[in-house]
Amino acid sequence: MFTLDKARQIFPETRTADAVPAITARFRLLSPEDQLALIWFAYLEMGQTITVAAPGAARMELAKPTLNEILTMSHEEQTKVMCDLAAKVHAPISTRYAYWSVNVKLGFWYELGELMRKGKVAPIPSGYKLSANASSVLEAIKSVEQGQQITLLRNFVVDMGFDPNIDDYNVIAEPIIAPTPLEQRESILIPGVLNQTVLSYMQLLNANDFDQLIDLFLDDAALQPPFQKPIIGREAILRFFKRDCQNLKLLPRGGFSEPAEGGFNQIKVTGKVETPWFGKEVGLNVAWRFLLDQNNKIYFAAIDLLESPEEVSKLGDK
Ligand code: ECH
Repeated sequence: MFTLDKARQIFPETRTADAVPAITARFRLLSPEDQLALIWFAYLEMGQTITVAAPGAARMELAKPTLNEILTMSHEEQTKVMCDLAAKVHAPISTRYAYWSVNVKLGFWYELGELMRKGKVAPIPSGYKLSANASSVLEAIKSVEQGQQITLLRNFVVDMGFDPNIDDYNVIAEPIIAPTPLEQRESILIPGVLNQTVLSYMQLLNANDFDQLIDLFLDDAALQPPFQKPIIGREAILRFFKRDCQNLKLLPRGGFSEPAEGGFNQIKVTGKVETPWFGKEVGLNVAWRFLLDQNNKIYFAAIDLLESPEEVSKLGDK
């Protein structure tokens, strides 16, 4: 029988983007000032080739009172708020921040970035000199591909704030949009994969139809997002989908399937994912590793960020 630990090890040859956790670990050792300045420089650099989509009104509604509060502060106080966030200090805004969903956090920083640019919020002092360690982390970020760069930035933003023990039920997220009408859904074809559950998974996620999507999972299923621990149980997975997975675009390229023990099936698919933040401009190279039971229900699904685009085309030749 499969346990979760064993399931996590299917398709062990999958090469994930190890640079992401490695760079994240080095980033965490930097001072809060260096962290903020480094993100600023990395963000400016990225902005030369890709544009972040301005967040929608619904998302900004949730961060707005805090942004307004920051706008009334002196530059010194503003800098303190930002440093407290980076240092995960126990302070009012840091604590509020910890309860925001990923997209609300990103929207908040997007807007702060705009306000910093306009001079309405304390900028990173011009001429700020990064420490030697911070410069070397910045160089490391510049050296990885775009999908990994935006993953790093996202992780940095998610990590901020004071969160002793977030209760998943109380996380504040933007409202859920209606699923795409049936007639507008694109059908999915994956060379090498005929399994209906996997095809439905891609189609339902693309359509934001999370209530149908969750029916593909067993009660004790687990879903493992890139560089994260598995989310366990249908209820928690559904909450994650509704909160963090709206408007993703999954573009599977190919895959293959193999029988596993106990009548289970393991299926690996590779392809690209587009996020609503960057649309077509950034395609993240990913693998999906599915483990399905005898009834074709998902027991385990992992999404991995791949080391390179070449990994997307490596299929079946283990
Ligand atoms: C400024 C300076 C001060 C400090 C800060 C600043 C602002 C930074 C800003 C950064 C914005 C970054 C953004 C990053 C967005 C990244 C999005 C990513 C999304 C990846 C999604 C994936 C989905 C995978 C999944 C699949 C499934 O099948 C199941 C679900 C799921 C500059 C002011 C901080 C503004 C916008 C990387 C891979 C495929 C697992 C979700």
